[in-house]
Amino acid sequence: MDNREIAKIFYKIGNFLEMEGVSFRPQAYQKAAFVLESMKESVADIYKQGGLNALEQIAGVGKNLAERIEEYLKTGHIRYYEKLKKETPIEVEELIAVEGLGLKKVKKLYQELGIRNLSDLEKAAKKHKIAGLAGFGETTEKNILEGIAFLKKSKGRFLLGEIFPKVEIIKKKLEKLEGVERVDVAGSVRRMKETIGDIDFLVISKKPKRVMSFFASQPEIKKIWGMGSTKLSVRTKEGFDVDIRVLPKKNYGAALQYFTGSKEHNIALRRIAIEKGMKLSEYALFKKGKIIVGSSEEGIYQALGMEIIPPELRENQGEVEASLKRSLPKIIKLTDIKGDLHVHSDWDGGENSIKEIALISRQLGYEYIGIADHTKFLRIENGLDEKQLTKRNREIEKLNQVQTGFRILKGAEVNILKNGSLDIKDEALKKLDFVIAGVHSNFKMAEKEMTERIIKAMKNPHIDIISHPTGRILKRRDEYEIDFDKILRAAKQFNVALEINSYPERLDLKDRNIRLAKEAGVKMIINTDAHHISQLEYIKYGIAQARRGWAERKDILNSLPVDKLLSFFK
Ligand code: DGT
Ligand code: CA
Ligand code: CA
Repeated sequence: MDNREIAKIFYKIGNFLEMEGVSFRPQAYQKAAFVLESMKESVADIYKQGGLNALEQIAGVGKNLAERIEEYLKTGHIRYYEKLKKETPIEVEELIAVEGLGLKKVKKLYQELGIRNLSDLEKAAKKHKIAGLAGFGETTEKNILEGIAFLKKSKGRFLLGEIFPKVEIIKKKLEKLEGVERVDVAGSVRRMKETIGDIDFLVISKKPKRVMSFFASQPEIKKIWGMGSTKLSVRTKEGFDVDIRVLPKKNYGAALQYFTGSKEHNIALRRIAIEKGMKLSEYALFKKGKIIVGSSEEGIYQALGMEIIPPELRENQGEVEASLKRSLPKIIKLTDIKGDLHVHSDWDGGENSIKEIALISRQLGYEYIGIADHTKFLRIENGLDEKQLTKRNREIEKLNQVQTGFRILKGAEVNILKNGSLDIKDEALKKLDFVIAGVHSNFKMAEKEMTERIIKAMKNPHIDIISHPTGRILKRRDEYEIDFDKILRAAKQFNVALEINSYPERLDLKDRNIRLAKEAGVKMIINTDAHHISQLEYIKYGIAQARRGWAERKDILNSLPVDKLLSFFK
C-alpha cells in the first residue's frame, strides 16, 4: 500500500514542479513514481531490511528521493509536498483530468482567474470567462465544458485496472482468516466490467460476526456504512466501497449467482425459472416451496436446463437463450494467447530494453513478442525515424540469432496523420514483420472525415493492425466520431486486424464493438500497449474485454503460432 501512496505523492510533486517550469526534476519524480508503482517488493520492507541505502538502490531513486520515502515511512507525509501545495493551492489532478487541460493551462487559469478546482472551472466556463484568455478561445471553452460533463458521467466509478489488484489483496486477507472456508468476488468485478461501482465479496463462514468485525477494523477502512448480521458495507481510504456478505454453504451457489449479476441477467434467469414452475432467489432455486439447489451455482443453471454461463457474458445480451440452446460461444482464454504485438521499448521512450522485454515474455509463456515503437510524429514519445528504425531492427535481428523457440518481431506503431497519410516512408515499413497504425492527434473530426482518414491508412498495403480503433479514454473522453460499420467493411476488404487494446484506460475495442467485428468476420488482436514490462500483465483486461465481446480463439490473431500469424500479415 505504501508504494502506491508514495507514488501518488511523487506524481503530484512532479506536476507541481512541471507547472512551475522547473526542468529535469519533474521527470525524476515521475520516473521514480512509476517504478514504485510497478515494483513487486514493498518499500517499507526494503527500508526495514536495508535502510536508506537500500532505498537508494531502487531504479530512479537517488539520495534526495530516498530521504523523502524515508520521511513518508516514518511520519506518513512528505513536508516538501505539503509546502508546494500550500504555495499553489490548486487541485491539479482534478483539473488535468479534464480532456484538453494540461499543466500550463491549469497554471494560467489559476493566475488569471483564480481557478482552483473543478467547480471553479465549471463556473468560469459557463460565464464565458475562459474564451477571452490568451491561448484559450471559444473552442477550448466549449471543450472544457464537454470534458467536465464527461467526467461527471463516470464519477464514482473506478477502472477495473485500478480495482482488480486491490481485490486480489483483500481476497487473500479474507481467506487467511480463521473460520473462513471460501471467498469469491462477485458483482461487476467478477463480470470484469471495464468500470466498477463497488466491490462485492461473498464469504462462506459459520462465524459471520467475526469475519465482519475483523474486516471493519482494518487500517485501510475509512468509514463503515453499515453492519448487519451477515452484511458489511465500508468505504476504504482510497475512496472505493466494498460490500461483504457472509453466508452458510447451503445458500452459497444461489448467492454467488445472484450477486454476480448483472441485474438484467438475473431478471432474465428468474423469468426462465417461473416458466418452468420454479422460483429463483438469492437463497436458492425452489420448486413448490422446496429447495432444489442452493449450494452450487452451476447446479442452478443445470436445474434450469442451461449450461453454466461465463460471468463475462452475463449481461442479458442473448447469453440466456444461447445457453438454453447449448450454443454458447467457446470464448477466448488467457492461455490461448501466444504473444503480444504492441510493446514499446526503450527505443521510443518506453522503460525497458528489447532484451528485457523478450526475457519476461518468454517467462509469461509466449512464443513471440512484437516490438511496436512509435514513429516520427510523436516527438514527446521519442518517435523513431527511418534511420533509427533500421538500427533498432538490427538489434532485434541480433537478439533473434541467439535464441531458439522464441521470436522477437519487428514492428512499429505509426501515426495516422490528419489527412490519413502516415508519418514514415513505405520503404521503412516494408522491412518490418508487422505494422500497427493509430490515431494519436486531431481527435475532434467530423464522422465522415475521421472514417475516411482511418480507411485511407488501412488501404496502405503495409498496415496490418489498427491500434485502439475508436480512441476512447475511459473517464476522460468519448470515442471519436466514426462510422464503425464502414471501418469493419474496410478491415475485412483490406485484411487489416482491429486491436483490442488492454490498457485499463482504453479497453478499445469495447465489448459491443468486438461482437460486431466478430459477426462481420473481422480479425482482432489482443495487445497491451505496454511501456513497461509490468504492464504486460494488462493482457488479462484485454482478454476479459474480448470475452465480454463473445470473441473466440478463431477471431483473435495472436492465438496463432508465429508462422500462421505472419502469413496473415502477408
Ligand atoms: P457496479 O457495482 O455498479 O459496478 O455493478 P454491480 O453489477 O456489481 O452491481 P451492485 O454492486 O449494485 O450489485 C451486485 C449484484 O447484485 C448485481 O450485479 C446484481 C445483484 N442485484 C443488485 N440489485 C439487484 C436488483 O434490484 N435486482 C436483481 N435481480 N439483482 C440485483
Ligand atoms: Ca458492485
Ligand atoms: Ca454492491
